Amino acid sequence: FRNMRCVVLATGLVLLCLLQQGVSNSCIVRDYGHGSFVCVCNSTYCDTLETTRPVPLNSVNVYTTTKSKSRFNFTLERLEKLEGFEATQATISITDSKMYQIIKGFGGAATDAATINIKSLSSRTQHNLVSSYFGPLGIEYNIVRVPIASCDYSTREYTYLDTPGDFNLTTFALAKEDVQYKIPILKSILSISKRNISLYGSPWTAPAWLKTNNNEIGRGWLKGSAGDEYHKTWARYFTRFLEEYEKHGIKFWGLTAQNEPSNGFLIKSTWQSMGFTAEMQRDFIKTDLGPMLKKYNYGHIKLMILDDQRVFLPAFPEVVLADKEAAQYVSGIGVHWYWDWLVGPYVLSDTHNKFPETFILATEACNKDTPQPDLGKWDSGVKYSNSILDNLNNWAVGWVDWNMCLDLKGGPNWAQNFDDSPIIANASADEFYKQPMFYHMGHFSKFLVEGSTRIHSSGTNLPSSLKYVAAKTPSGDFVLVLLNTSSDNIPVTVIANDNMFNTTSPADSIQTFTWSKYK
Ligand SMILES: *[C@@H]1O[C@H](CO)[C@@H](O)[C@H](O)[C@H]1NC(C)=O
Ligand SMILES: *[C@@H]1O[C@H](CO)[C@@H](O)[C@H](O)[C@H]1NC(C)=O
Ligand SMILES: *[C@@H]1O[C@H](CO)[C@@H](O)[C@H](O)[C@H]1NC(C)=O
Ligand SMILES: *[C@@H]1O[C@H](CO)[C@@H](O)[C@H](O)[C@H]1NC(C)=O
Ligand SMILES: *[C@@H]1O[C@H](CO)[C@@H](O)[C@H](O)[C@H]1NC(C)=O
Ligand SMILES: *[C@@H]1O[C@H](CO)[C@@H](O)[C@H](O)[C@H]1NC(C)=O
Ligand SMILES: CC(=O)N[C@H]1CO[C@H](CO)[C@@H](O)[C@@H]1O
Repeated sequence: FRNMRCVVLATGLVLLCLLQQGVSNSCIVRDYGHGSFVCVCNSTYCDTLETTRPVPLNSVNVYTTTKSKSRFNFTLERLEKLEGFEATQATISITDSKMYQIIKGFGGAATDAATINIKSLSSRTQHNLVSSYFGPLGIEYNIVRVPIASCDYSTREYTYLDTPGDFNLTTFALAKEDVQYKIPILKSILSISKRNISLYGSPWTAPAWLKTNNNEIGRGWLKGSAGDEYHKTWARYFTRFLEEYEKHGIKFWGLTAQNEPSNGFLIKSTWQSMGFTAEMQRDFIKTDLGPMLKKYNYGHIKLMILDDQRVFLPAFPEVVLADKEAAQYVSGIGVHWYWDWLVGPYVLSDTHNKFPETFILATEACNKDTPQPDLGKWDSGVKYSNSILDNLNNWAVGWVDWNMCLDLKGGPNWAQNFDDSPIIANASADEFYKQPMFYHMGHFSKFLVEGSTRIHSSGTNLPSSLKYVAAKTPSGDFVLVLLNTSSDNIPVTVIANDNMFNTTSPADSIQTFTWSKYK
């Protein structure tokens, strides 16, 4: 069908189209009865996403993923000049005369669990998996979050400094998880990716002996107060982590000051956690972490505060950023999605308006509806794209998923806090399953490349089941991502500056449209 389309549209491109056919691999469908399906990959086969095929002048590239059948199905629409159009049907109007935030990007986390799972596959299957996320024929993530020592998605509790009283960090050492799993996978990511990869580290807990509860888990925070040996040692721990990874050739772009600081105040927190109020985080950054990063030549590292639920906006940054001395060290605000039902995405815009120089990045999200992964569940993908659209339309510069790969149980997780993930590995079959979540992520990560700018978009006669975001890439192309959560095929007209095209948004679908100005 794709070749026929090429013949009709531009006879001269038939040969190229035929060649391209060999380049793009299609999905090997497997239905596990959760509403949609997964695509199966193994050591010799994996579906790919080709976006560099030649197309006729004045075409709109359309990539479509549907609940019922398609994964990145490629088609074309015709771009026309806009001449006296009156919107009678659903219309999305886009203009680059109004620009918003610059996109940083999209990604996932290289946890102990994710990298153990990837490493449980044969080396060729691992290569297909890493290429699916980071390769030129994959969805090309450009951000990776790296836990600093253990979290619940580890097989045990540990930090890099478990010798009580070692304030000089003499015994500081990376763990076998870093050396055997995380670092090899990060190296593979860096070698496969054609994009610049930005890594950020996040700690879950300090060593127990630095904490009020003498425990890595549960309710507790750093002993003493900012400026003392407990806080200095904890700040130095960050720079030692960066130094040790650098010895393996791995450099970081950013850090979050603490994963979910509110967890350290919850008595029921049953995995690694550490508490910081906004005031405690402000003082720690001002007195300890900020100066320590500077002292060890890590002043360029993008330091993010909060890294917790958006219900703490804008109050938490208000406390930290009101202090000029603390604010000078802070570049961004990290938000997680778990309590999003408590407060709408408008708090992100409110926070942006108060602190326009401080970026907002969605730093963690995952689905945990059931105790184990629901292979092929469409709604889990919809939740991702719905959140990404809300975040981008309220000034977030990107969106980072949690574990990049889990096993069939949604683990390993020593605290039994199992989740779902865009890719699930089945080690005994040496294969992995790409879920709807993976494709929903790809509709953004592949096309909204780093440096793209969100531009204005608005709807007329649109049903509320359509959500979208528009952007312009650094090379000047337009991008529209459109999510349809209804069970109807909806005809849509898109007007972009003085150009237009018609299309149909299929029932239960996500689509990405890319085009350049009419010539
Ligand atoms: C991998 O999957 C492809 C496509 O389903 C299949 O043809 C091939 O036999 C599989 N390879 C292995 C090693 O199982
Ligand atoms: C892809 O799109 C073409 C053209 O609309 C259609 O004929 C084909 O059935 C689609 N394939 C899949 C797998 O959705
Ligand atoms: C820690 O380092 C300081 C300064 O180098 C030194 O004076 C002190 O003896 C060291 N303490 C321990 C316990 O090694
Ligand atoms: C990647 O980083 C280099 C060095 O900072 C920069 O010159 C280049 O523009 C970046 N490329 C992209 C695609 O962002
Ligand atoms: C995982 O692989 C094993 C071995 O091939 C197979 O028996 C099992 O059904 C697979 N699990 C899933 C969920 O496909
Ligand atoms: C798009 O659809 C609208 C409404 O059906 C119609 O008026 C317009 O002529 C169409 N434009 C193109 C370029 O097909
Ligand atoms: C936001 C919205 O309109 N959601 C709708 C999406 O489509 C499903 C199925 O048609 C409806 O149940 C939702 O209400």
